[in-house]
Amino acid sequence: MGRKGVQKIFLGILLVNVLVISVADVDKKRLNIWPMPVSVSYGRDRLYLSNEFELKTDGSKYSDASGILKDAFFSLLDVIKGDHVIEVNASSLDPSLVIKGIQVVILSPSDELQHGVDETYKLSVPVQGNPIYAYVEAQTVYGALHGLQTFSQVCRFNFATRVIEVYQAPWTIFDQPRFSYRGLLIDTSRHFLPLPVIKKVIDSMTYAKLNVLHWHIVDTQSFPLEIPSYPKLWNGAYSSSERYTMDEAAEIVRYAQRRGIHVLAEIDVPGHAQSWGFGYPSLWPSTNCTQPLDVSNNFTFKVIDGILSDFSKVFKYRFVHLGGDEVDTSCWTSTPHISKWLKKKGFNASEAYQYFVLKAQQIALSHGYEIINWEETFNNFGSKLSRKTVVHNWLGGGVAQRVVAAGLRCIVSNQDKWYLDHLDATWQDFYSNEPLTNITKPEQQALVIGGEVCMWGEHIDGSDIEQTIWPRAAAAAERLWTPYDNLAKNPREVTSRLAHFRCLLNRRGVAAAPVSGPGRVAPEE
Ligand code: CP6
Repeated sequence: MGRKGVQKIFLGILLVNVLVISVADVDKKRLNIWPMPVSVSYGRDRLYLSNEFELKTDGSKYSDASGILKDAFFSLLDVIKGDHVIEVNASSLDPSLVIKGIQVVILSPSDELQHGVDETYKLSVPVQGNPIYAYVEAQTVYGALHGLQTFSQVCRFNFATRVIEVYQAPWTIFDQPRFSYRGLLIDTSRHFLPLPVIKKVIDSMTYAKLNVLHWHIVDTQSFPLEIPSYPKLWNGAYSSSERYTMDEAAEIVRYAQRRGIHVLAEIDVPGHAQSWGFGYPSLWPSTNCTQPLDVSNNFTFKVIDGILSDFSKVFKYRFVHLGGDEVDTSCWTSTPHISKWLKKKGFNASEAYQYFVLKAQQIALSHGYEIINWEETFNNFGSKLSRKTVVHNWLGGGVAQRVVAAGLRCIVSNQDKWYLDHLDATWQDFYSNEPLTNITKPEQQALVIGGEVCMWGEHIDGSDIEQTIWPRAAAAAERLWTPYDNLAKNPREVTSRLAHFRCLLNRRGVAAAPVSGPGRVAPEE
């Protein structure tokens, strides 16, 4: 071979390289999956969903007697199709490119939804087969649900052919969550949220693979839930219609559970509980000093016991949230019968606060619950808390570090980054909040079970909750799902991918707000 020939080959290699790099760049921009899976490979082919796209479960050890998988499959079809008018007679399509259905193989027969349930899945969409089937394999039905969600994100409506296509096939995806607790708080005390609103929030959580609905049911402003043991408690509702029956609460739990979502019920005690006294005024220190709940009155703890007894029949999650934040004890010291009781017990106000929280913890334990408490309980008497406590961070100051060093578990919700009611917090703030900041020992990292974004209800209600939650909650959802090393480092990539996910939410009927432009997303790097 002459010198010219060598040069030609060399040039050819250069050109091919340039081409490969630029194609890869274009493709990367189209990798529109949110949250980003553990590993993804994809190709450049287009396939089409059959008009009779079907669910196949051959090889599954899971019988789906409850219909969880079947319902999820039909919801999947609904969200993929949107309201597009599909070409019913797509005879011009090459039959070798048609996907006949999705085969879902689930290895565990149980559909018990417990904390830490295996959420792993594998998804593949091959380009060959006779006929072609997409394939999801998972340990549990809840992993399979995530697989179906991811599948929905590699589908889109093709306006030329008017059918649903899978783009960039073949796909091979392996996925599992980084954290087992990926929460969203809703607050039905400050503003009542109608049942369909709550259900729609649950639906939207499944799209982002969030898995805990923290239901801050009751607070100072209203007591909207029926408590059969103490039927006057919901006298503290805003009105007779702004209430949930216990059967309706059970329906929310069932609805969430069928979508792989735990419901964490909260009663926030002893502060944030003024509304309890509308039905039972003796829970108040006095009629002109109405919170915290009367620590000196045994009836207070009987009511807590009744509530948690009723809860244990409906809220089947391992944890109950007992609040414990922002307790102002001045009513205790200024009310004569309580200050007398304090003296008799030899308690100062802060010891009485500890007494209250620990007593409530014992009641929760007696009903089989583990406990979540807001961080003030840890900050004031951390070493006294039950070892079954998970400390819920919300103040700044990196309490997570101290909690896990003390050997307790922790959930991260720091208000500067993960409070959705802080309207000036940007999606970049949400994205950049790293739960393991300054926690380096693996055994301590394992104690951070996850994090939660909080949609406090003082300034929102059913009319604007969706656009206040989304798209910022999605940024936190990726932080909680995606392996640390896969998190987006390129602001342009993540902005466009989040904007794409936000449009997907809009197409599915979720009022997610627009995504603002590129910005810093990983300040810790
Ligand atoms: N209600 C309850 C709240 C808050 C907390 N607990 C809260 C406090 C500060 C901010 C936002 C919300 N509204 N019960 C604190 C955990 Cl900035």
